[in-house]
Amino acid sequence: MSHALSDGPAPSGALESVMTLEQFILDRRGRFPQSTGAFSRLLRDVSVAAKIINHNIRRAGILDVMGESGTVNVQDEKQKKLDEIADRELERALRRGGECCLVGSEEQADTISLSPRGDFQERFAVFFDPLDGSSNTDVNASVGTIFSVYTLPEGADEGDALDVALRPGAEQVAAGYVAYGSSTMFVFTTGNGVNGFTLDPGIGEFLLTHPDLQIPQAPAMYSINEADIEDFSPELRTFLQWLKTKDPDTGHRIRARYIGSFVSDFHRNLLTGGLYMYPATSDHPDGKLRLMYEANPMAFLVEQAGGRASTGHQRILDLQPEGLHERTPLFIGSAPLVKAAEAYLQGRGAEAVGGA
Ligand code: AFP
Repeated sequence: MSHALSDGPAPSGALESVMTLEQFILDRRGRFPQSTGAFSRLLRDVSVAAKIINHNIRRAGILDVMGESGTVNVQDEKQKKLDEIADRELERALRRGGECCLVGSEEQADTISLSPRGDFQERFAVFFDPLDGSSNTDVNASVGTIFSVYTLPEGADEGDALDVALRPGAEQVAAGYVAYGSSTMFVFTTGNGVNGFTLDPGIGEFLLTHPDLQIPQAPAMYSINEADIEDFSPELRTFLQWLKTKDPDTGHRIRARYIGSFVSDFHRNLLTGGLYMYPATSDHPDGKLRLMYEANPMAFLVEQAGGRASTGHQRILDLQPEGLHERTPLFIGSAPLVKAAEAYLQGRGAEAVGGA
């Protein structure tokens, strides 16, 4: 893995050797002569929105855009001002770009048609969580944007748009996230591996810093909100007990890390190896995370990076969605750990993972 910018801003002379996100997209497009460029333009539009959202997040404390806006979203969650800004900027960028006919957002009750004539000449539907983990913004912790892209079949129109767009995650044509952390990263897949780009604020470009990302199979971290342990199933509690035991060969114990911002927890685990869990609980049998704009896009990414994503009983990407805001339990990360979680949840624990 190359980290071309890890020692600080690249000196201007070094930039010729670093690929921008735009160059990367054009380069990939060049490999498909039949491509119309619409998809490349759609990805560009998302990246432009990401830069605008990043700009607002970086000045949050100064511009007084932190805190709640006084409204609640469809999930009955208090909206942050930054939630609303991120939602608006994504919708605007996609509308302006003209390649997207339909958006579905965590912040909006229903999908919104962006097709000026309602004929859905534009073929892409985009689902997004504009600002995931936004309760972290008040305390200066990292947050993210998640997006998922589908192609609508010919003949779809405004009347049946959502029904047509509610397809299993395996049919996504692209997915990605933006992590607004100590640096800002744009990580995405089009089904041909996962690539990560770091924003160089000096020149305002995302630069390829993490080509062909693969999640380490040896896990370093696990992430779950254990405050809810009383509400977890006995099988999950046994699994957590197993996770905390030392490896008898190395004496190593997997470390726990939980930011409470899915993008940030997922991103760290993607780089270090690990497992993120948001399980079903007795109070919330479907878990908390949303299928269409949280679980599906990250499941697509993690599989492309050699990892695995599951409800504990079923592959996330095979789920047939029933609604825009549907929730799902989620176990996602390094394949061996996700498989171990599945084994415990399905009552095959100790025997499946080798007797722990
Ligand atoms: P917010 O966007 O409301 O902060 O929710 C974030 C989130 O959906 C996800 O990013 C976190 O991993 C998860 O919720 C944290 O939820 P708990 O506080 O229940 O652990």
